Amino acid sequence: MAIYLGFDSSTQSLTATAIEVAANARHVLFTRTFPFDDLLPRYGTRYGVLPSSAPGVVHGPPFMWAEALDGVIGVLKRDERIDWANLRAISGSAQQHGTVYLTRTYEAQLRALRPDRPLVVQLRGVLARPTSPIWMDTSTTAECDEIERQLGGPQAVARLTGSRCYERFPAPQIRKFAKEAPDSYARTARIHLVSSWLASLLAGRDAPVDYGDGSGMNLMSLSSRRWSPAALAATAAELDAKLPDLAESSTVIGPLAPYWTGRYGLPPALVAAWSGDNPNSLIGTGLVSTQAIAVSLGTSDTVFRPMDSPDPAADGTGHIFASPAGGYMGMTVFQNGALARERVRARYALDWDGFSAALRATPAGNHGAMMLPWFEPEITPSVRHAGVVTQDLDPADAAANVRALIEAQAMAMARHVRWMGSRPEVIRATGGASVNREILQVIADVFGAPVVRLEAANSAALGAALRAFHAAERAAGRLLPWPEVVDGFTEPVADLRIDPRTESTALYSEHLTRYARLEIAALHERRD
Ligand code: XUL
Repeated sequence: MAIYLGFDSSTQSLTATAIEVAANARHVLFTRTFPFDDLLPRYGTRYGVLPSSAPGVVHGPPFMWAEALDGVIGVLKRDERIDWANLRAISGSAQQHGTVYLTRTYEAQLRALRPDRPLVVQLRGVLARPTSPIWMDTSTTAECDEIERQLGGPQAVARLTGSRCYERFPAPQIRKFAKEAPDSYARTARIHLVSSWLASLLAGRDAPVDYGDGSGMNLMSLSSRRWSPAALAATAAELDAKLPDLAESSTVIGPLAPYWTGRYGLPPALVAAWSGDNPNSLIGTGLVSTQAIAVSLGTSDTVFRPMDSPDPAADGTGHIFASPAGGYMGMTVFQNGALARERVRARYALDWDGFSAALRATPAGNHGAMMLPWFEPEITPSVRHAGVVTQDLDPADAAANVRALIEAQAMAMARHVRWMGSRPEVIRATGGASVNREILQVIADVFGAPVVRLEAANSAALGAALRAFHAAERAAGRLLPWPEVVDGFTEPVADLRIDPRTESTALYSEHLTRYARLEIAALHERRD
């Protein structure tokens, strides 16, 4: 049976998912996750992120992502249960928006990689900037304002690139780097996304940025799918020459570089373009033809769905990306996802069973007690300075605080995804916290729609493996329809469907109005 491998280089870990596909059988062979902090402690990250004292600055180490890929491929290859001779294609997913700054020797060094020495040892001198700003960085408000002013305001930027200017996006990040470190910017010959950086390493050559992840940069014209000359000019000088090509997500970049075949004895499998974690998750949750909506409960919580036309929200909420399956996807991101759940759980010394028990022990609506869980700066709504807000919530009441958090997360989702279209018929849940029934019940009740859970532990890595399959078939002259590609991999868990409870849904429609009022008042007070 043919094997297709998908990676997901997320904020906190590297995951690998392999699928096997034959004419009449298909299944997931394995999914394995390697947290960066445990795998490579010498980089000094916490939850995959470098410590920083500068306000709003959040960076990650590009060599850690590279070394993790090298190490994990080595571990997978040693697994004797897998017949790697059948590996046909590899693709990947990465945290979106992070940028990697490379010198002009980078391409030659990639082509010269030798199998007898570890990868990163041979990459010395390729970084024009030692660390990469990632999606949690909020330090570029001034640059966002400057870019939006030059391009005619936030709505104009959203119509052009799919999103108004967001602090974590590459355009303001690149602008800030060019302003603050002009010499290093001048030394930068290539700027990659995390996804195209890792794809370049596998292919041993400069990889393109795919349209999906390219839409998360404030630099690509969503309609022409080319770098927008106006956006480039508003960002930094001579940027055009520093950006890689743009390409369809199903582009095959080439075979695995000799480094990987020589070092690990892998076959020269095809390397397909990598994409961002959210475009990959769209495929991995099977949202290729249905009008369902997906809720991904990960480091960040994201809500996304396919969209036929690229109509941005009037108030600038959310993003429109090119979908790897063609057409578009709409998405809204919440930074206070897993981190906020982790904080509340730790504060009340609860394990996950205790967290669930707290949800079971408290009623929908939480007797009116509410929380705005801005433990970290928030993306949606835009909150630049962290600070949790509560209303009628007793800090000593652990159960009420757990419920206030989960209800707030679900209500923020319901409130800030309306721009994408009508109420969904069904919600597909994925990500770490989706194993928690009680959390899914709150989401079902707030949206007034059933929630189903997907089998895949990591929908981004599965999406990458499925894209590898699709790209390899396409390269062989067979253009498989997407429903056929995902068939057998993205069906919901059979006996897990959580229906909304009519009474709770009615209650939440009122609660949501109060929540919206609290949110608006808090934003007004903070002038965020
Ligand atoms: C998407 C976003 C996050 C990261 C996390 O816009 O910022 O979901 O992709 O990996």
